[in-house]
Amino acid sequence: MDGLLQEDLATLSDLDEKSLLESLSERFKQNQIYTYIGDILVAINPSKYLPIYEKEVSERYKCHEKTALPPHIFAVADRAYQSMLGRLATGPRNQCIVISGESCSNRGFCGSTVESGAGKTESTKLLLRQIMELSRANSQLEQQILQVNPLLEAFGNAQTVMNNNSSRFGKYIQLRFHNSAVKGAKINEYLLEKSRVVQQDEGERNFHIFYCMLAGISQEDKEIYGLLDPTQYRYLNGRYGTEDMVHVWSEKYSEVSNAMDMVGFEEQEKVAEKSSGWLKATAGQFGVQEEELLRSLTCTMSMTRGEAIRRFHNQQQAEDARDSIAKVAYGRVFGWIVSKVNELLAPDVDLDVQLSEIGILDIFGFENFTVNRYEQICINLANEQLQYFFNHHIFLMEQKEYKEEGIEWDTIEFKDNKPILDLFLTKPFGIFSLLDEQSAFPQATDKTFVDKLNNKFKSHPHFEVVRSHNPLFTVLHYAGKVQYNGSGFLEKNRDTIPGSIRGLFINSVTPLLSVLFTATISRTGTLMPRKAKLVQTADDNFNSTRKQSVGAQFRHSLAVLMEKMFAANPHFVRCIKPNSNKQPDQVDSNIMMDQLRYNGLLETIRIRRDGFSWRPSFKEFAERYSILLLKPHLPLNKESCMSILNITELHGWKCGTSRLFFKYVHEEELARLLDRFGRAALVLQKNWRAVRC
Ligand code: AOV
Ligand code: MG
Repeated sequence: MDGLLQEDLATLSDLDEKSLLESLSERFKQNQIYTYIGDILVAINPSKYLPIYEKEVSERYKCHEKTALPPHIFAVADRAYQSMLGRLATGPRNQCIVISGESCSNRGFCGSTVESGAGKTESTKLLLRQIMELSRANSQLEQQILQVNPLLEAFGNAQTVMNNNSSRFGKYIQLRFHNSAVKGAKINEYLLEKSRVVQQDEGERNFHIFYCMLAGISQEDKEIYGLLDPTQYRYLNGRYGTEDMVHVWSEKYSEVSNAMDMVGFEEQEKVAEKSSGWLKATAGQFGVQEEELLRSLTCTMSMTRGEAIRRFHNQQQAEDARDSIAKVAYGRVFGWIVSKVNELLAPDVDLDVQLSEIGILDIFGFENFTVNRYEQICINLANEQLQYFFNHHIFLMEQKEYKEEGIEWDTIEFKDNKPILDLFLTKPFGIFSLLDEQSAFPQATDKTFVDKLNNKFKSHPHFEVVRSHNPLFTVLHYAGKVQYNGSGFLEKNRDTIPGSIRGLFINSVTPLLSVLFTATISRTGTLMPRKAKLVQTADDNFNSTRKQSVGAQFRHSLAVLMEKMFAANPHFVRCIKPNSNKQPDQVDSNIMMDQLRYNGLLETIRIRRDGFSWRPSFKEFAERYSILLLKPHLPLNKESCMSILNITELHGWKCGTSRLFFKYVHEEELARLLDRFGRAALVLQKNWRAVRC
């Protein structure tokens, strides 16, 4: 077939779904896992080691011409880095790399079993590594930044049925540069799946760190911390692992300890004394009184007509209190780790210095399990948001500009997921607003919430009512139909910390815990002590903390993220998994086709082939390329642009009313031309500017 091994699918003249699938599959069989669609990188997970990330490969992709080397994730790193330095085209200096792809689902949309991650997190690590290489960071900072990933993965990733190292939180890593050198980094984390601490579905595990700790910690420390045999823990489902797994975890534990040292965490004094018995050991670890811990597990206090009433928990309530303590403590510790990393990696530069940024987004991919809960609806909302960001950049903005600027164009239809986003986010009647409304209403239940949804959205094209005694409902996402089980939605959305538990921790003598419960996370991502409130008050015992719902916080952080990304120059990596069982060298056509379809890859190829992805204004273009004419004082208008373009021999560009329209290849051709003029020309340009000013 013509162009079967084409490195850039946007150069193919004739392409349909079938030939797209064949092209990608054929390349994959030859271990060519990367393919371009213009400036977008498609990456297919090989699920095996490939010798394509070695030092010499990394060297070759530094400051290279895109067409000179095969498609590669390192090329994306290079492009983002060169764009940040302003060496490629015009546009914002801040860059963001958006990595998307299905996470995993054990019920693929074609009804098959899909089990593996698409490769987002691995891509993120490769990008980070290559950008560090490019920026020739000072070695200590570079090492610190590179160690952040293993550290966060230990606490935030877990084995799931689909991916042995599944990300159970989302992250946006911002690398900050001054000129070409990295000066620091900042992590934003999104929605850690705290419920995993206390419960895991069949075939899944708790967060890696628990297994690593139990495998790697010394016998002496085990005794000090009162740690039991791993099979004794309900939170590990009584399951541990085989000898070789224990060996791997033990090694991982040393790695994580080293990463913590390297990033700059300092050893805390051990406050715990040798302790036995679960209550004593737990109270010792939390730095709280045994009786207080027991009280918060076994009863609640409430005020009725000025009198304190103690009500004892039944077994279920006591178990819920135990789980609340575990979830809240783990969530806070994770937040603390991230804020500490941010503190340690904050750029040590003058505030007046303008820093540029490369952000890398690696979130949990789209999920569709047998039972989909509150976590899945949040994760899938984030993926809808990302798909919208992609559509907006690739289809909406571009085609809108053709219209406005009078460029002749046959509109390319794409699946716009805005109606689905609206279904979730519209105020006051989107799914999340209704959830917040019900969460604030004490008599509401998960069932009344789903009844409200059914009532409101029964004829919405992206919603389906499920006839069942259980609180079920279905959403038709861009990536397929997902049935949600509303049980637990209200409680998880409220995420209230019972007052007694908050009070318990505020009075903890373990500095980490008391600080966590008296501090807030500042806008810069570091922990700020709240107004000193180290003494437990009556209110702490009686009232639950009122705060924004989890959904509202998540929507807010997504909105902030989107704002940041919309203001940056985006680079897209679309990860695809080729089969359902983490197998190398295996392509399941149905699974691949599903992903190609809902990612809109065929439409993307069309718009990259026929469209104009780079659209500088006359002013931007003339300012940057006037140097090619060697004429000072060129006015920054259309005529100057035409004179410049006349000497370039570029073909296929178009001229609008206020801007020029270029194919993605033109950007590189012009960069090459500029290069030829070399340093001398740049010096000249500087002088001209000086003369102009
Ligand atoms: P994900 O991030 O997309 O899933 P991962 O990046 O964790 O997926 O990849 C899953 C597994 O696939 C990894 O643990 C590797 O074993 C393998 N893999 C991925 N990319 C490569 C590569 N380039 N070379 C070799 N092996 C690879 V999720 O976080 O579950 O949404 O939630
Ligand atoms: Mg991941």
